[in-house]
Amino acid sequence: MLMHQTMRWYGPQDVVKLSDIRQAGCAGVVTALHQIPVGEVWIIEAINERKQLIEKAGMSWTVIESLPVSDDIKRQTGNWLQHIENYKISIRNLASCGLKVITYNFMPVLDWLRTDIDFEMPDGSRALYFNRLDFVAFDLFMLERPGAAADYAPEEIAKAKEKLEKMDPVTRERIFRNCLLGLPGSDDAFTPEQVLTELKKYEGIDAVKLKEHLFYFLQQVIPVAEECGMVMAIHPDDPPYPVLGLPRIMSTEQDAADLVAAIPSDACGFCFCTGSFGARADNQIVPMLKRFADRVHFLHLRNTKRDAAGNFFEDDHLAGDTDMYAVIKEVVLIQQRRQISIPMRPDHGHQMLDDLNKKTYPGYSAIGRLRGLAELRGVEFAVYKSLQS
Ligand code: DNO
Repeated sequence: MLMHQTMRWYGPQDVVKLSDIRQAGCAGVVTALHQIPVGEVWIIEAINERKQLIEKAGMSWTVIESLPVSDDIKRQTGNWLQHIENYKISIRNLASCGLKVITYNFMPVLDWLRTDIDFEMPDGSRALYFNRLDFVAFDLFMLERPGAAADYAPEEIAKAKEKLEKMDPVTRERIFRNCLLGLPGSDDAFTPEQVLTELKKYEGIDAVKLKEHLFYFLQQVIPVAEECGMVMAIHPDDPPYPVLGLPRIMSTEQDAADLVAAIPSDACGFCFCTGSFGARADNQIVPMLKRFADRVHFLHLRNTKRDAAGNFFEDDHLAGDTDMYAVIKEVVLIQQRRQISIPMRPDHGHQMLDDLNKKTYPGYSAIGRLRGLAELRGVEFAVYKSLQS
């Protein structure tokens, strides 16, 4: 059994077309109804409409990414109880349309974060990049988050300041804009005022509390998922550590183990993102994959390259710090043992060739992902064949 190959599609307005995804060799599509405000119910008509579009293009809607969890639920404030009820209805509606896997995350306020979305690689392609000093400069001197200085070492603050002073205004503006980019699927960036207001709402919520809120949410929704044959796959934090003073609770092997212990149901599992977990040197990706194998419901295959200063960039899928051959070998064994085909997508890809002139969602241009998918698929095929002979 080989992985079920998919790509993410942002919906009808995505410049990457369903036909592009099909020609990349995908059997499935990963998408979400980004037009529905977070917290509201996904109605059956809207789900079916999207599903039919995908099926007309010859593929299936394999994974929902994401059915987002509201910040009210994450904080347990405002309309959170209503949002949980709505989430349950959405799960039932998705199940009644034949869908099976829901991805979500529990990152407060912001989803993934990079300081550079056009980092030039030696071959001229563009990658996503997280530069630690640029981020410190953003936090302290552009966003001016109250209390931020307490989160960094004095030497780091001094270095960030020095770097910022030497920076040209265009670069400064670019870093500012990138750090304020909105959630995936929206073109809107946050304003600094919005971010500061949202951050303030998390005052008093530390990692222990946030984890309690995650487990409460799951205790409510997992029985519904189980009842209708759905599985939930949490996406790890990206980057996998606290940012802007916000707690992050799905960053490490211990975080994943805590979830497994708290929610004793295989319907509660992981979107195992090798790129997000892999941005921490203390995460041993292959042993983690092995340990949580029964709960891996979706794979994001991506590679990062870290340095000692805390920077990382998104490398080619087969390069970087994670041994992708070892990951795929483990996936092949898990699939054999579980007798399933796990949905995967090549996560992100470099902007390259004709895509350099197109405006796509950062990380989601067609050709870079096609290259990544082709390489990953090749490795899997070879591993699979070699184990048969
Ligand atoms: C980034 C993505 C994430 C992911 C969400 C899942 O490219 O992997 O934005 O979709 O965190 O909820």
